[in-house]
Amino acid sequence: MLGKTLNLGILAHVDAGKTTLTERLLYEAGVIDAIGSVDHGTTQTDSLALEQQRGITIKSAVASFAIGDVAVNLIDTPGHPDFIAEVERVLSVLDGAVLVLSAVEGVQPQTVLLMRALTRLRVPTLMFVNKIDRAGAGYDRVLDEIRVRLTPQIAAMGSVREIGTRAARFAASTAGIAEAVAAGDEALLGAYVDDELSDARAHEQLVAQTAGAAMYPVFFGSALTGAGVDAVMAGIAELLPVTAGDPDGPLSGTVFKVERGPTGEKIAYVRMFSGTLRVRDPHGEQKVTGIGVFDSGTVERRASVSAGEIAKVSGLGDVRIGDAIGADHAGAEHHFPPPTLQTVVVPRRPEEKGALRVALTQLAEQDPLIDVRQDDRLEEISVSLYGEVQKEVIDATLASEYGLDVTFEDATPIYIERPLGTGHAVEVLHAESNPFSATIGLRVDPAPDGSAVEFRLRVDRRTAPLYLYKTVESFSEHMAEYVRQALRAGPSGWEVMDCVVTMTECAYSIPDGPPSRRGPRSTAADFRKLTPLVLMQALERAGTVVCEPLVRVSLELPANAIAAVMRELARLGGAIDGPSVEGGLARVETVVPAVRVHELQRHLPVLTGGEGVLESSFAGYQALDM
Ligand SMILES: Nc1nc2c(ncn2[C@@H]2O[C@H](COP(=O)(O)OP(=O)(O)OP(=O)(O)O)[C@@H](O)[C@H]2O)c(=O)[nH]1
Ligand SMILES: [Mg+2]
Repeated sequence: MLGKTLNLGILAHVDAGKTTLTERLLYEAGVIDAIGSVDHGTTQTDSLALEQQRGITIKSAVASFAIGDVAVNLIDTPGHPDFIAEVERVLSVLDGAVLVLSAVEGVQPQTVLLMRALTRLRVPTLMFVNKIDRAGAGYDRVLDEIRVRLTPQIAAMGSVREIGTRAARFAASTAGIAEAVAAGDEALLGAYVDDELSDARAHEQLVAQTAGAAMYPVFFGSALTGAGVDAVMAGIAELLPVTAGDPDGPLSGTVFKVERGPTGEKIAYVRMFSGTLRVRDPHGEQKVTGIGVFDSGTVERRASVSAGEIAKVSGLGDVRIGDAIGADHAGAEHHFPPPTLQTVVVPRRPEEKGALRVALTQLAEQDPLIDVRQDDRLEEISVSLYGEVQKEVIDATLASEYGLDVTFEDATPIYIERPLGTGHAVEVLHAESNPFSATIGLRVDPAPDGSAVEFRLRVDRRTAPLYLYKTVESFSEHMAEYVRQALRAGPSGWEVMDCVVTMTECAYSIPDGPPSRRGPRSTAADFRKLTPLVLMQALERAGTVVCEPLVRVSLELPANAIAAVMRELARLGGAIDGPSVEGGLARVETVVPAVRVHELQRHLPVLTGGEGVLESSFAGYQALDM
């Protein structure tokens, strides 16, 4: 076994070359003898039939290799925005990342989104500017774009010769490093200006700043020809910090992927942060029955998995993505936009409704954002969607894995509700209207758009039921969770967002208390079940407004298609930015309701002679005029 483990994510905009780079790294590390190709469906990490047919990554996949004494678990992620949820779940298990860019396309919309998340989570990250072999590849231009749109804190790790040709090469160089690391540090800057900053000290600084996510080393190369891959590989081992977790510490891990094995059994991918998980260890009602640890291209069966490692764990039938193994750690935070559309799925054979529900529920275990909803009255099953490609993937998966033939009704928006004003409600112990043994007062106030939900506990700590929750902090966390659950459906049935919920009153009953509080000892269930009743009253008093998701659309089209496209955009009701025309290509930006994007996508080929390119990104919510 190797001493050090590095869990490394490969992230990028769709088609930048993540899977091709992964394949190259596995080859250079000696794990595979021949380099597979995305275009022929022969790579290690695009192993699903659908991925091979379409030439895109749909699910995150783990591959492992060694660089010197560092065991690298590489996680190849999808770049298509419809599968952003896959990336989100991987983010929390990474020690480091390689953000891949294309030297031709430069910084793309998804690159910006990913970089924002990596920065927020302070994940040490290297950049790899790929495709230097392609005509139109840039060097200075891409570095400038990175500085302006991603971060100014970069260090170019070398230069490129014969760029834009098949013979393009990357020449590693330390020339730019001293200046880069000195830029943000006065003492270093002094030494640099006086020409006293040695290469060794600059390198040391580079390692430290990269580990602190304060510096982003930039490599160039081509995953296709192999140029620069040795340099970025050395960078991965030298510049990214390996995990330091205590194998004897308290048990703590995260499930970041769930798949089903050949016989339908669930397999959980677990990243361990602390402690050691062993075969036969319990998890809830179940027991771990098998552990496989990634090891240079294969999965090695082991009796245990320890802090820092990633393993495939079987035996946990109820496990879901995002579950904690052992002690809880930082909860699931959302870094990317939510799905904005939902669609009703209808089996072509009506008698297959039950089978469809089971199949979709299983798919949702692997992808919780699919969020299967069942309308019992209408006997409808609907799923949330990011977009058309995800819908096609669900369609194909239902057909191939479950033998189910389905149709999708037209997608409709997933609305949200926001409070219009302030609303306050209280349910008091023993009151006629209160079916539970607890007093809860909650106030709802509107919060700025995009601020999600905040919970504040503003009650005298002596009124908190600490015999149930031990500490005030724990009580507050549990109440916050009850509130979040309750906000999943507001008065109009949509998730309530952008509000502050304040707990203003609290009391519990005890058998030997004063008359006003005498009664059976309140339970956690009393607090959990009373919360939604009080909150709904408060929301009704506040009033809520239903809002629809918006999407910013950027279009690139031949200049002669401008008129037709502008007419279409006007019809869809978007406020239009542009067009700006450069060398026969026009760019137009607009913000339209999410539900309109598909229409635009469908019409675009006709409107632009097949040459239009559409990119879309979530742009917040806007009140419906009703
Ligand atoms: N010329 C050239 N083409 C490349 C290079 N790297 C990847 N490609 C091609 O770019 C396309 C996309 O490559 P992938 O490796 O699938 O990209 P990806 O980032 O994994 O794509 P998704 O996972 O679907 O987001 C394929 O046709 C590759 O052959 C490169 O360095 N040079
Ligand atoms: Mg890929």
